[in-house]
Amino acid sequence: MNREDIEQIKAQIEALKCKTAKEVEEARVQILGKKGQVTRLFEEFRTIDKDMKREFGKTLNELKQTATAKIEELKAALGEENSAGVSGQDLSMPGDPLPLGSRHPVSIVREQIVEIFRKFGYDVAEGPEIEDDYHVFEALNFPANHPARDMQDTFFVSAGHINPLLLRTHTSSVQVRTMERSSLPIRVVCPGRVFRNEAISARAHCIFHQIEGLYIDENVTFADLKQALLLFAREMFGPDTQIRMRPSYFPFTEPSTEVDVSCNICHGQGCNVCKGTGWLEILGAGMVDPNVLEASGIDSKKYSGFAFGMGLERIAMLKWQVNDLRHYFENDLRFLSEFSAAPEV
Ligand code: 2NM
Repeated sequence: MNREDIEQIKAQIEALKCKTAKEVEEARVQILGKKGQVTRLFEEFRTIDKDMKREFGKTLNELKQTATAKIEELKAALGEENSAGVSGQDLSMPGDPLPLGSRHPVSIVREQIVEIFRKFGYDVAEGPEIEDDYHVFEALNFPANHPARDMQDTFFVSAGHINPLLLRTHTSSVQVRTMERSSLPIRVVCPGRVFRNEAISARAHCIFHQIEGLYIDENVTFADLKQALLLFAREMFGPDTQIRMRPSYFPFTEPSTEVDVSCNICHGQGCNVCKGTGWLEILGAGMVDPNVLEASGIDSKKYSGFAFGMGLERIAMLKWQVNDLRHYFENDLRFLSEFSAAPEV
């Protein structure tokens, strides 16, 4: 250890210049790091004899202070340059606006319907798209030989099994799961994607969206169903809307009905949307079959309920007069940008 070496190192440190944060860090490691110049001098200092220690102690401490101060100074200088905008850009300029997307028509319709039923006191439930035969068919009173259970109509994930996995063909499976799990009364709507093995055309698609509703309590009657659907139709299609019910058949309801709303385009005069009838078919419904209640552990002597289901694409088609189902799945921006959500009511 000698004074000249120390002076030289000190001069080097004082003359140090750095352009980037990386350079400052490298210099710090080289000088003050574990194997740095200054650290080594301190290690050597431990081995020298007492008189030498007296001579060099103060000098070394000063050197370390000088080095630490210099590194801090370099760091601070860089920080200032950065905030002064070395890049030559004015950081206070407003940014480029991000183009905003719009809601998909199926989402708009789903949100409207969910909101209406939420006001009526219904909860919202969702469930798996890959389901088992039990929740899609068996618990819903579909007989063993029903055509929907055929490969022609349903996409199977694992066939040949006693309870095969498949893509749900309706969201009623979510309602079965709700009945299995929930305490009564039940008021729930289940929106979701469903799958049917259909050739794709203007009027059919293998993937589409449904919303189904279920209401179970003591003394629920067909009159309650009629009133609930009338109120829904008036919220959805306007206060003058009328409904009519035609008898129908579903495995899971008895009696069953198909429900039409009065055409609010021609107000019953007849137009090409309602095909001159004055009515538009919008949903199916009925009183939940006692077999369905019992399968999910609900006492059908004490409780009764109604259920209904509708296709969201179909309702969106009526609402905006879309003439081809395929538009909903093609993601053509010219189509998608045509829609905006109705103002909040
Ligand atoms: C429809 C028509 C009629 C329905 C029935 C059930 C359940 F789970 F309660 F049995 N859920 N959904 C139903 C009834 C669905 O869609 C056209």
